[in-house]
Amino acid sequence: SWLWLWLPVDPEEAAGSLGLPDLRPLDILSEAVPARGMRVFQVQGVRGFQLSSSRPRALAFPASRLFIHCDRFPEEFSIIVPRRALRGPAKRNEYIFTLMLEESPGVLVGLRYVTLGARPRCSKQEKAQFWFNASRRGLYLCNGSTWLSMLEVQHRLDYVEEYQNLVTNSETMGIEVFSIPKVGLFAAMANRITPPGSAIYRWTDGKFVHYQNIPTYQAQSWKYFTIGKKIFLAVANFEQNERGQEFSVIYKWSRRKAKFVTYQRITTHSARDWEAFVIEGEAFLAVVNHREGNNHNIDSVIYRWNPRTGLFETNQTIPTSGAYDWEFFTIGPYSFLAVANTFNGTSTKIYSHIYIWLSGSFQLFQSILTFGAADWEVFHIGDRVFLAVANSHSYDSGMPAPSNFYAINSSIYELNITAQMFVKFQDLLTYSALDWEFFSVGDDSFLVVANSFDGFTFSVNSIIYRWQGYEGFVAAHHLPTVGCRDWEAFHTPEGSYLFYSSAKEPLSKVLKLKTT
Ligand SMILES: [Ca+2]
Ligand SMILES: [Ca+2]
Ligand SMILES: [Ca+2]
Repeated sequence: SWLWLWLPVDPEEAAGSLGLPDLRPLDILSEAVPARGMRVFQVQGVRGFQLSSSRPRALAFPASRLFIHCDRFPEEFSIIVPRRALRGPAKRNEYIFTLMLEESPGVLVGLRYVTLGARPRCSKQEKAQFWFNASRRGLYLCNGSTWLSMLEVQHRLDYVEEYQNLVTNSETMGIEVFSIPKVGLFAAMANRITPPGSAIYRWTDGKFVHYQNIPTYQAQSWKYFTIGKKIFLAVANFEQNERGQEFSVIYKWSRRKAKFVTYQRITTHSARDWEAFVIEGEAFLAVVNHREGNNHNIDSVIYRWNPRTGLFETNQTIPTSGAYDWEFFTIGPYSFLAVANTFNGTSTKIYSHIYIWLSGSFQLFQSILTFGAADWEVFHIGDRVFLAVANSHSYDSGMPAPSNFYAINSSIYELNITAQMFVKFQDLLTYSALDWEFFSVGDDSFLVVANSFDGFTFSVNSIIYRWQGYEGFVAAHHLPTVGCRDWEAFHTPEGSYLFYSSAKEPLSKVLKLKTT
């Protein structure tokens, strides 16, 4: 039997243009052709080599001709084929070489050359083919349906650049970026004033473009989640509507209308945040109730999805104090839910709690002293688990006032597996911090904080911290922000971005991460 190796070499292009970088240019053809067991064919400008598999060693040649100063030649090695187009535009899609069985159209191994443009098709036909993405410097393998990354150059964060100034309906609290499969990337903004309420934007031609308004009542945050094929978006309303009713709303994506439509209303009390999660195959939704009238010590509620009725039903209530944020996370088989407690009526120096799911309900796992906690952010670096709290305000009616209520430490805790608890890892000075967002670029990890107020002005720098191992997080970039409320990191095929909202002006900003 025979194997065919097709090399689309232009006969006028010297065969010597096939060579090895940083090594003596080698004419592989002249090394190989004289060997027995191979024949050369030429069909319409494409040269084919017919290799005899009955004599596989017939094509061998001494390695010393290739690696002239190498004493020990590696057992396995790759041949890299740099290909130089000498003239004319290259074809958009061609094989540099293919290996196929005689009389069979199927490609056994192929090195394909695809010029700039959209990513090539990856279907059953392309299975086992490689694609080298020159712009991202990545090598991908088609598994029959998607391109798997085999090798990607690790990018490093260089700096950020202003990318889009988004004028919003009104001041914005939380931002939720999400993508609806086969529809696109969206951002839901929790805007203060009704009408017009909050806006949803769609990423169109590389920018967020207004898509849909939804009436909300001093919206604080949005949460996107799915249950099976159903797509939902829940808003936390802080205020009553025009008729004095107070509720938060779950919206469902209507494929027919291509819009979010009202699905379920849930009575809430100055709701700040929703968290969605799944435990043992069951879907849950938790709301933080901030206060009822002047009373901050009220219950926050965890709802469970009832597949029979298709509605969320109360599953558990948890006493909270001016709660601001829920954060769900899992560690191994265990599920956790952390609440950020802000104020109990007299003090912001109060405990925020971490709960663990045990035999059907959340039970107290650990309490951590916080100062007007506004956000918990869980993240992983390697196999280490961290939990960062954003402390916004240090106030205690029974204590003398500090020199500054807002310039205080926010803290990062690390899970100590042996002690089965979170232990303080690092303090970082923040200015009424309202949010932490973790993101990574290549192998590097970052945290960005939303600093909102320093006691004098809302124009304060928010800061990107870079993980530096033993040193912990070190300030790397200062970003001028105004009343910064929320950070979101997101990615598109064109790059990575940070998005932040302002609770003090109707202007949110998208920053593009520059990488090298
Ligand atoms: Ca949350
Ligand atoms: Ca956060
Ligand atoms: Ca955030």
